[in-house]
Amino acid sequence: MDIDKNLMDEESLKKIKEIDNKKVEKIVEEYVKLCKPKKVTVLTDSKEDIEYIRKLSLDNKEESKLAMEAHTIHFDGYYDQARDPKNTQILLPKGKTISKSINSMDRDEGLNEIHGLMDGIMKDKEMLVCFFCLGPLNSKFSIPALQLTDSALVAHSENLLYRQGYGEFKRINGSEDFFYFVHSAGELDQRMNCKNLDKRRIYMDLEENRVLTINNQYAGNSVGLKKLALRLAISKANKEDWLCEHMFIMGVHPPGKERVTYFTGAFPSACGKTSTAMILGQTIIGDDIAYIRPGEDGQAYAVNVEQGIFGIIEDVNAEDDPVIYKTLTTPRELIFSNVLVKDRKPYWTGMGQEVPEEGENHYGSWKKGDKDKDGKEISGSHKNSRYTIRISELENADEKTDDPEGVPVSGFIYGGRDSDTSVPVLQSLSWSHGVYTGAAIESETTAATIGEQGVRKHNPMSNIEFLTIPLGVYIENHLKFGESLDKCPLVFATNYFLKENGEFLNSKLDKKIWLLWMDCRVHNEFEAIETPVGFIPKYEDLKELFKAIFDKEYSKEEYEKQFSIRISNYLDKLKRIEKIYQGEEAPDMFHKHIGQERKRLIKLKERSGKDTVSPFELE
Ligand code: SPV
Ligand code: MN
Repeated sequence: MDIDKNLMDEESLKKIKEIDNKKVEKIVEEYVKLCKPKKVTVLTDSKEDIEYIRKLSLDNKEESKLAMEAHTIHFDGYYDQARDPKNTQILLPKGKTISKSINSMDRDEGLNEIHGLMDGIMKDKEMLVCFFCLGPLNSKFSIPALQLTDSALVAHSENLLYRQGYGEFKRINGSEDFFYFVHSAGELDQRMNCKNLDKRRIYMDLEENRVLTINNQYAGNSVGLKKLALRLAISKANKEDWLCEHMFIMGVHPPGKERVTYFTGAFPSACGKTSTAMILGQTIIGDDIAYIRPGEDGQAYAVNVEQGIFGIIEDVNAEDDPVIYKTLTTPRELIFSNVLVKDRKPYWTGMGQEVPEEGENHYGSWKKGDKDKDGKEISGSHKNSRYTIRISELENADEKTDDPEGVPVSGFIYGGRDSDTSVPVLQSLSWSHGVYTGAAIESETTAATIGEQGVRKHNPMSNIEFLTIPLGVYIENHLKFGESLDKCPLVFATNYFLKENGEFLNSKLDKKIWLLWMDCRVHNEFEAIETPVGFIPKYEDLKELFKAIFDKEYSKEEYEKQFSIRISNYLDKLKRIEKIYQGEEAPDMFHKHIGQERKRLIKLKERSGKDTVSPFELE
């Protein structure tokens, strides 16, 4: 290999040679030359190498130890706390675009710009060469991935979040079919945070199956295998006729019944996705990204691309999320990011305990009332503060988490954050109506993305921020996928955020009831009420579930408020959706569903003479 002996020692050279992959060697050579690190270290799947990264992140102060054994804290910079859509671009051949809501730029220009910025970017730093596998090892679902980074935190996070892939690279025997990611945090300040945020860039090169990302540390921008790989995989899935989704995978275990029913669920970031996958009594396979393929038996099968959770910590407490809370408060390898730290203990908003009024946080040394340079009050823990753990650490990990065949999916769930329109749970009328329902999801924006919060935005399948193919093609692929199956998953839509007079109409725990209702629908054990927007639960069934699960008397009044059809609000939503899809070349089927749903809503309005129709009137 054409690499200076002073940069890469014998051992690293041997490790890379053993993979025997010319493309890997070429990539490493190219980016060593460009980024000019002081040292290059190649990591394998061995315990020693995993330990090396863990220690390096502490030694170079990207992480610090907390009081509890194996717990560490990392702070991203104050302005580096979320995904950065503005500086995220898909590189495309000249003159090409994807969809109006998807940022793209000319590939040659983008590569020139970012390669210019990368020249010497790893000066005085160590380049880490890491190998991972997106999806279970030795599985037709999976994609090998090579990561080059100068951040031990990124490598450590990936060791927790992804399956080790050095062995997988050997297995693929020189194949060039893998993704690669080059990351540099760039120049760092005393707190080990990026200095040059104005030069933060995240560029996806679909042609090369690579992502180049610089001057950032927040995982959504820096960790190649997470949202950067999701974007590449959406493009790959499009070419190969499978689905790559921003979805959790979980097993639902109805009490007293000997069965498990697998569901996948797409929710916008910070809208209850992880907490759904973690509902008590159920099992989790993954909480963020799924590859889904048709199986030989005509069912859909899904695998978790990851093996860990990078979860939002706000409001995780012993009552609402007991399993996660216990996991976060007992010794195990765990990275906290952007929480408040006092006396080496982590604190976050909504943890069910008093949070100190001073300490160290993403801002630095902090006390309550401190304001930033724009006069905005700084919170103790950041709204998007997170934890990073391995799923195998959880007591509710599903036994099939690493099954190379995946699990059969009986239901797709689409969630949104909607305060005034959608009912808490419904089942779509058919697969294609379900595709329409998922594609019409709107959600109020959250702290997981830089920008204003609480603004209603269209977020089809909760995947809009990651699409690398035209929206219309993406929807068409879903329709085709269902058509290719003998047994389509049922499609459900949930909304945990419906409000009346500013108050939530549901408790956080109610989502368990909705899940168990879905399970009974899959197994034909419950009937449902057909409404213009889909099938909704019958009062008696929910009453029985609330009683059996929470020993709660679920009243008719609660049910009526939650499941009334708010016709004008639904009609307004249809107008917004129609506008969004203008010029998107969505399949005819999609527009047909908009038209049919509108007709059904107007008919109901005329028939009932009301704008809000009680579910009891629909039975
Ligand atoms: C999300 O925001 O959807 C996440 C975290 O899963 S990250 O994409 O890494 O920002
Ligand atoms: Mn996510």
